[in-house]
Amino acid sequence: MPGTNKVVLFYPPYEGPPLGAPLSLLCLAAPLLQAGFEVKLVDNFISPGYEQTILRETEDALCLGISVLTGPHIGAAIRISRAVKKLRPEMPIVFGGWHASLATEQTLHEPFVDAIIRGQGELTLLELAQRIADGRDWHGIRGLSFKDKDDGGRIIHEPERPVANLNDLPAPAYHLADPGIYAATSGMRQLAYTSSVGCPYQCNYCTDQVFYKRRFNAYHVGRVVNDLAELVPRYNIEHVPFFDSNFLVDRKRAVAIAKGIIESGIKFQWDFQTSTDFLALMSEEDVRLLAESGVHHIGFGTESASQEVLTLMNKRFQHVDQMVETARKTNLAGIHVVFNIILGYPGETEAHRQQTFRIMSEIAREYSNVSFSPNIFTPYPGIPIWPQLREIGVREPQSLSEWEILALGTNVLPWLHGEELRRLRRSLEYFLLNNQIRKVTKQIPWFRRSARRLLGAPVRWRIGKNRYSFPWELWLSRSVERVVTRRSLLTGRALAERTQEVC
Ligand code: B12
Ligand code: SF4
Repeated sequence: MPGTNKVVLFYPPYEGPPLGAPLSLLCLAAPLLQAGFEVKLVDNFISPGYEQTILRETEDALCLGISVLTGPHIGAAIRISRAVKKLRPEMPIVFGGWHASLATEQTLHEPFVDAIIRGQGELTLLELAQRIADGRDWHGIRGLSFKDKDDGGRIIHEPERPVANLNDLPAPAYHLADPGIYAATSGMRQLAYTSSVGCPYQCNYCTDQVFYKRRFNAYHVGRVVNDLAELVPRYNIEHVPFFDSNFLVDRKRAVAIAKGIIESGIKFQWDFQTSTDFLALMSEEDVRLLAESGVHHIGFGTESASQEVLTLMNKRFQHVDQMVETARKTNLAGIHVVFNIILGYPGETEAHRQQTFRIMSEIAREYSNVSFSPNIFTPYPGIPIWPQLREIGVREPQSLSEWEILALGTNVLPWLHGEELRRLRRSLEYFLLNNQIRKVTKQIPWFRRSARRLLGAPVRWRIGKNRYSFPWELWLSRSVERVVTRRSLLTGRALAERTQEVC
């Protein structure tokens, strides 16, 4: 709508506790605000009746932008887009984020999507908003895919926009969202932060390489320390989850950030995700420095303890001895870690799985700071292994809405069904129970402590013999405690059963 300068940005609801304001929208808002646009952020925390808010706010808006990840985000994105299109058919609806970027053509076929911004969105959205405001056409905007209204809605994919150096982009517009709103649900004042994007590796089930081209692109140390020294006291922040793809790619930088935080005197907890090969290379002293600066949790995409499966995943860079070394060093430093596990990867056999459970159990027995988050392999859009998956009969979702119901563990993998799937689920439950009952501490009530002691020997026997019929230990344990089956890789906190995990 020429004549107005408002952009409405929507982050659909997701399952699980909030991790602070949606960083994607804060990043997108910053250059728009600098250029004089008005930005209205909407999510289910800022606006509990978000449907009504969007319908109202789009009345005088230039466009509506929606961030979309694969999974539950999609349902709300579809509902809102349909309602807005019905009311304001002329107003452009722009999708962005990982799902839209990885399944662009399919998503753009939906009648309610006018354009998709692929990859990093800051500069592309700014350029698009300027064109809409000026009433100009959208040709030539790098990173944009759109329906050309002047050509019967033909889909045009403009060339890619090179990934911008993070240091050249404006700081996220943190002032747009009060951390207190999210703290009411999560119980903690949090501020999401990204100090780098990109990971140099190419795991076959991950799309980081598609988005960031394997280039580690990071803020300078001084910028990270100054940002945190300013933002943490300003918003009274207790916890900063770092959203970097692989934080320890540059270990010197990571240690310098930790030192800078310690020297600044600010106190808060922070955590990040990385790979064990990098942490294993750090000295015990440097890992202790991380802890001293406030790191209380680290998430690792360990995925399997079978070297053969790791090779299938194109994770040759990672070895079991690095997992052990990581557990040892973080345990010494007092940092809690979560090892993510992917089960049912194509080519993984029951013997590989048993090996993973055995080795991971040994690590956790030795180092009590280790917890696990196991997931059944879920093929997300754009992952490099799709051509092989298609060959072995995996059906690719055929529409945007089909990707919504792609929930973890419920996805039917042609090679994992019937008795094998049942055995996988059962052995997984025993693996988790075994790790949980080992943690017999004085903090838990006596009856649970006694139950854990009683269950130890039979549970270990079953795992050793790979026998899972008549699972009385599971029934008993469930009656006295909740076995944690899933943890957030980002924060280490237990997640509800239906909540999914992130890499
Ligand atoms: C934090 C995070 C989450 C949080 C986000 C909540 C929050 N408060 O921010 C939560 C917990 C919801 C989450 C959930 C999931 N996540 Co997640 N998550 C991440 C993580 C670690 C950081 C994302 C982030 O905020 N980055 C910082 C911001 C600035 O970058 P950004 O989000 O990419 O946004 C930029 C662009 O994408 C684009 N953009 C984004 N939105 C929009 C909107 C518009 C209109 C435009 C124009 C542009 C645009 O512009 C932004 C600025 O450049 C990434 C990994 C990573 N390295 O990015 C994985 C990642 C995005 N998640 C992933 C996955 C697999 C999931 C889950 C599907 C996992 C699961 N099995 O359940 C769920 C899906 C949840 C759902 N659909 O409801 C995958 C992507 C898969 C996919 N196809 O969508 C990633 C890449 C991890 C990976 N390497 O595989 N996740
Ligand atoms: S899974 Fe982790 S280590 Fe592998 S490419 Fe993705 S971000 Fe990098």
